[in-house]
Amino acid sequence: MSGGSSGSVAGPWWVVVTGASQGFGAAICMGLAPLLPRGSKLLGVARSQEGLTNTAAAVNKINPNATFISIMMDLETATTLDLEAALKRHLGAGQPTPPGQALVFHNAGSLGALKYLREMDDSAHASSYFNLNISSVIRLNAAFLRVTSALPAKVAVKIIHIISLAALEPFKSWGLYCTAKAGREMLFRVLAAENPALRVLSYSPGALDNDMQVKARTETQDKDIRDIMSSLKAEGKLLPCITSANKLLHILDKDQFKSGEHIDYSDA
Ligand SMILES: NC(=O)c1ccc[n+]([C@@H]2O[C@H](COP(=O)([O-])OP(=O)(O)OC[C@H]3O[C@@H](n4cnc5c(N)ncnc54)[C@H](OP(=O)(O)O)[C@@H]3O)[C@@H](O)[C@H]2O)c1
Ligand SMILES: *[C@@H]1O[C@H](CO)[C@@H](O)[C@H](O)[C@H]1NC(C)=O
Ligand SMILES: CC(=O)N[C@H]1CO[C@H](CO)[C@@H](O)[C@@H]1O
Repeated sequence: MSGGSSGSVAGPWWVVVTGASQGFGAAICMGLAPLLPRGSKLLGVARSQEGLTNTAAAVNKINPNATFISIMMDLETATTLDLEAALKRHLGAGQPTPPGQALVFHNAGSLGALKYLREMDDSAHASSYFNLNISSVIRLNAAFLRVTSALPAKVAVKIIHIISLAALEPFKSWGLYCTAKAGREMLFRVLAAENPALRVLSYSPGALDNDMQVKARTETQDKDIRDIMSSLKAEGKLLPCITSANKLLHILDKDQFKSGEHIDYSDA
């Protein structure tokens, strides 16, 4: 991701990664670390201070020239103004030297209740799930675009959304997760249509060997889906997070995707 094909200019990078405390988000940070020019800032957002501290240590070890900044924040409750203030404070917006490129990775996510729609009687959970998982993305995009709108036009601004096969395929007893991912896919397509100068990508990382998969294979109500998830693990078909994160970074570096497009790990 050294530039060139991606149309970026020289200079440090501004990067925001949500859900950087563990799993795929931590892997994105580690994959990015060796690519970051001197003076770059990597903002990791999550609720767990301990997880963020671990990611910070890993990034610093790989590349001491870049600064990892832990932002302990709950995306459910953070307002656009909270997010904008944090970005301005930590990215040094307004300084005379603009970044070479500015990236945000919308990676934070949760499965929500894994039960059949016919049994979904906790309406508070359903409405908070959609409200939080969709509107938190709208708020962070608004904040990020306000902060980057002052940058010179030549600075590449990239917005990456971590999506799932579940946005395209119905997984029995995963109604909330599938629906939120499908809705978010359209949200990022609209964002791309509204802002032709942005590079927007929805990346589906594949089935990953991490905590979310443990929940998927133990707490899913539907037996068929639970069995599929369990056999992925048993047959060694789950991907290490860093393998998929590096593929994503390669896709970004090649910069050949259509803005707003959905690309799966197995496509590229
Ligand atoms: N695992 C898979 O097989 C798989 C497959 C396809 C897509 N994905 C997608 O990949 C992305 C990353 O998931 P993962 O597998 O790495 O899951 P994970 O290990 O459960 O990590 C989720 C991350 O999101 C953060 N997060 C959750 N709610 C948050 C909130 N309210 N505020 C701030 N941060 C929050 C968590 O941090 P804190 O708990 O510290 O806040 C954590 O860092 C998700 O969007 C997921 O849908 C995963
Ligand atoms: C850190 O910066 C120095 C000087 O610019 C450079 O020689 C070195 O390779 C950089 N280290 C990493 C890990 O990028
Ligand atoms: C990233 C994010 O906001 N995830 C939230 C989705 O909604 C559930 C609650 O309904 C939260 O627990 C997650 O943190």
